Amino acid sequence: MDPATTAKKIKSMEVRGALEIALAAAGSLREYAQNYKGADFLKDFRAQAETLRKSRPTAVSLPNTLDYLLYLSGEFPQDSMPKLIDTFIAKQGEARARIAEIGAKRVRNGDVILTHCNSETALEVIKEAAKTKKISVVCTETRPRNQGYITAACMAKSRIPVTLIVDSAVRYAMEELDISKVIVGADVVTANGAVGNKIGTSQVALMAHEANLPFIVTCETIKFSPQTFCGQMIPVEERKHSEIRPRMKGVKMWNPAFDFTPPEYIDSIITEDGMISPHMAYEILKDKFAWELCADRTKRV
Ligand code: RI2
Repeated sequence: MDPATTAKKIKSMEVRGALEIALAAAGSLREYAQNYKGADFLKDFRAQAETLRKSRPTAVSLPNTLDYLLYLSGEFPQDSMPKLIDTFIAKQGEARARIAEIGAKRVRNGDVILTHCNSETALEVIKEAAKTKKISVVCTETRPRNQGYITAACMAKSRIPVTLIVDSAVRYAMEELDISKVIVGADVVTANGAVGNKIGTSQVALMAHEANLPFIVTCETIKFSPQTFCGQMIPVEERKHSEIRPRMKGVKMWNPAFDFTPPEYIDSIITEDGMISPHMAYEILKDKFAWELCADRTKRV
């Protein structure tokens, strides 16, 4: 799929999920590099990347991927780009598999796991754990787009016992359904260890904290934000009010798609490099994004 069509599908959420949108963007740039016959590859490749960058603002896996591919395009010739992008995509798949392996060890036999929204990474952990342990899952609907239905269907397909609840039943479910831990995904981790994820995640984390339940985040390191180290704020996507309900006379509607969970409420973040405390986010940034920290994008390529 070409970058412009991919950008449209990301915007409409036909392609969604923090890692998925980054991989779809990378795949489309791979195709673009492979088929490019124009005169100025660097300029045109950058323009395509910028179209993709504008598609969704919050999940930092997307700009991190684009910045990395732009960096590669400045260092290596056009004909080596498809192979380099293939390597990048394969590495992300390996990262997710490694997170599943590490995360599954944190799941005990008999666990009742609450999850919010639909995170492929969190679900991989749960599916890996279910291979050897008897567990069940409680998932929220995740209003307004109800991505929890995708989670519920995925669990049922994997033959993992699953219960769907409305978002406002979370605290009561923690007691009544004997929830033993929370596992969610992430769209972004900031330099101070806060985790941006689907709207409602911070409420779930606050309740887990109050109920003394571990709140575990599963997150590839491509979702850590180097720009936040330099003070940049993460733009939070605001979606159409019509996702909430049709307009009501005299009523304003506000529909932010993400919120931020402070590190105090997070037990651990499971990355492909291991399970870390959220306070170690800076170490990940230093290790993985040395080429990116405070870099001036216009000078790099
Ligand atoms: P994976 C999703 O965003 C959810 O917030 C989910 O937790 C996060 O991306 C991570 O997803 P959206 O695209 O990368 O539904 O773990 O807005 O699949």
